[in-house]
Amino acid sequence: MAILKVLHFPDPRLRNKATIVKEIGPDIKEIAENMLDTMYAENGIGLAATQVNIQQRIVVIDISEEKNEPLILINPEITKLEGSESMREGCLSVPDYYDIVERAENIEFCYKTLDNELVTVNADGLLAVCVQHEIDHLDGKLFIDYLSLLKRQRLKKKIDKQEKQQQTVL
Ligand code: GNR
Ligand code: NI
Repeated sequence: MAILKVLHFPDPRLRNKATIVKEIGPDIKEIAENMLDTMYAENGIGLAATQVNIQQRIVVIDISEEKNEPLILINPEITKLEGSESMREGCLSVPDYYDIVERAENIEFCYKTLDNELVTVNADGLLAVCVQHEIDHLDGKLFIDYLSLLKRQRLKKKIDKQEKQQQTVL
């Protein structure tokens, strides 16, 4: 069990594009376990490998109330997008910031399990939002990229200020 360090915006490594997992071996299983540990430790409902500086297409999700329904997605892909829905999102890589994002309401996605089985799932609601949010991470995209320029500028100002304050404390 290991808790990994989650990168925070504006770390440029969050912009890396993750590569396809070629072979699901013990190393991938260990990464997925550590990602689950990290997601639970940080009280997230999802985590993409990019957020812990691993450039491979691995996502973990658990949207259950009891935090006992872990999903591990290897090479996840969205195969259908339908409708639209707005939800308030947050991100472990953008602490203390929440905002409404519009995404597809119904999706179909497929992925490989750790046992190398190909699974196809239909989703709506929180799972659909979370899968879209996590696959965006694997492509170097953050939910704040969807916000207006004004909102992004305000957020950047806030983060620059925090960073300056941090430097005077250290
Ligand atoms: O914990 C998380 N909550 C969340 C809420 C609404 C929409 C998306 C998310 S994902 C986020 C964890 C995270 O940053 N995953 O990349
Ligand atoms: Ni996120």
